[in-house]
Amino acid sequence: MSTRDLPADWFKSAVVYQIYPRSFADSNGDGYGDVPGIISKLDYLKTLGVDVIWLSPIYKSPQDDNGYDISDYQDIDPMFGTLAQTEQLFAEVHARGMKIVMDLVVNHSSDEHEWFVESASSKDNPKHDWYIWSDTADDLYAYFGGGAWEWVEARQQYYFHQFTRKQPDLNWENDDVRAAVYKMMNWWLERGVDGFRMDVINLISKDWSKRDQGTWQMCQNGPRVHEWLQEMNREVLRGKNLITVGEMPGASVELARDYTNPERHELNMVFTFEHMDLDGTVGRSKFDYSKMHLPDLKANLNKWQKGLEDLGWNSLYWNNHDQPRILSRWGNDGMHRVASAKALGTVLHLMRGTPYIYQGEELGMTNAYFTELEQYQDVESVNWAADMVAEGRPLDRILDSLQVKGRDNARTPMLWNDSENAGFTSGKPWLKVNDNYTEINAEAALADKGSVFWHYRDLIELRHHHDIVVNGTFDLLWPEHEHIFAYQRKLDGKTLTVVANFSDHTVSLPSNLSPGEVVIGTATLSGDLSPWQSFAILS
Ligand code: TEU
Repeated sequence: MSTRDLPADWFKSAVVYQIYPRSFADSNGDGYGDVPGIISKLDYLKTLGVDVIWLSPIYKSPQDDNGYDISDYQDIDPMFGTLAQTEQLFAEVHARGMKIVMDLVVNHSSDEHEWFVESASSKDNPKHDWYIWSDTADDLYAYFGGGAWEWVEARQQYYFHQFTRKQPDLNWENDDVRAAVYKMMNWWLERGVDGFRMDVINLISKDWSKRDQGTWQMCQNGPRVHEWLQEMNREVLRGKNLITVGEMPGASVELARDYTNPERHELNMVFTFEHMDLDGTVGRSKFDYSKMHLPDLKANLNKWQKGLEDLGWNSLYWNNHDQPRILSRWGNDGMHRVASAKALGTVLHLMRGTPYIYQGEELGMTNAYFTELEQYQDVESVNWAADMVAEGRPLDRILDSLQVKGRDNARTPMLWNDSENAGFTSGKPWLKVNDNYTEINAEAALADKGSVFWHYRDLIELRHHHDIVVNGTFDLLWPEHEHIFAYQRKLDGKTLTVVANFSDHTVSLPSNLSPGEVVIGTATLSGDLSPWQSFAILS
């Protein structure tokens, strides 16, 4: 079924599954996941019950930032397969009644994209203005280390990049750039794609009057971003009932309302970052982490739930390829692994918004706990560690930060079974497989009705079958409680009460709960909750 035949707000009752292709399933033994590998696992995803699959980038890329540096938007990197195999993947996804979302990375391209090669070749070539060039470099910084300006001999000029030096920012002010992006998007839609996840899409419009305030202030939510999203909507998206999500670091509730207000014709939903930053340290690198305080998390999620209640839409996520594993982060990845995975899943999936599951989350996968710097591959971690070594920070402190916050924690290979390399590859995996694969893997989870997998399947079913999960109002219970995360959803005279003990201890319920149908978990109406106990009651 094409998305055109679905109700306009179908994305509200959908659950998205994110695949990080290089770590999902390897069909040819080269140690990297690939498109045929994904095809071989579609029945697994169908069993889980997800509606939409989002693929992190598989386009041609030098892989400086694992594919978020694209050198050809209309071809597939050979490490992942071919365009024909990708079209087959789309068909296989559709044949199973699911949808497919591609990652759209157009704030920047690779420096090896022909657009950039041409732009860098001389000041008077036809694409001379497709990137951001300057005769001088100031002290603007790049997010993954170093400065934001890079010298090009042939032009005798610097180009601007927010991320690595191999990710030059495209010049969205140029009409031809925007037209080329829209054309490329339409080309993918013609091939059957059902929507886009737009990488850092709120960083495309730069406000040079703010350059004194730094790269971040200058680039986030800039003056023309709404205009361009509306233009993209007209040129590409409108009338097709697609699913569109903008990854938006720095978007406030107020901005998110604008980005997702249906009458403004921009995007369906945003990915916000505020809740993910609660264990950081203000003004410092994310690697200088702090402890997350549960009332702060609840207050933040409540603000977003309330702020978008009457208008707009949000995504719900704990994990993606940029974040450490939630169990190791805010759950308990030891003796309460399964219970805490279920508790985290329950509170997330029964809120208002579109839930995203990141590969392996449904198995309760944990952080990698690498013990050597050399085991890390991610450019952000590698660059940060090098800077810290240069500053003289002790190695054990650097490793500790990477174990807690490094992106490679999410990127270790998917755990399929208890055979060598967890069934991910017959070769040498590009990133070390987590040692706990004999216990945590998809085969074991499928065979165990008490597993995290089946709990996630039940949560997805609840969203599909209960309108209250999709459209109910949201009210936090006991906001100041240090250990209990609880809330109520209400719709048409019904109440869904969701309760979870976010601690390793037994905790007393602050007041009695009304009886009703227990739709997930094992309910306690009064008295004590066991560690990480979670449930929902419909009354
Ligand atoms: O991430 C955007 C982003 O804001 C990251 O800088 C994120 O905050 C960081 O990874 C957290 O440490 C997107 C992609 O999801 C990420 O994988 C890319 O590296 C980045 O854009 C550049 O394309």
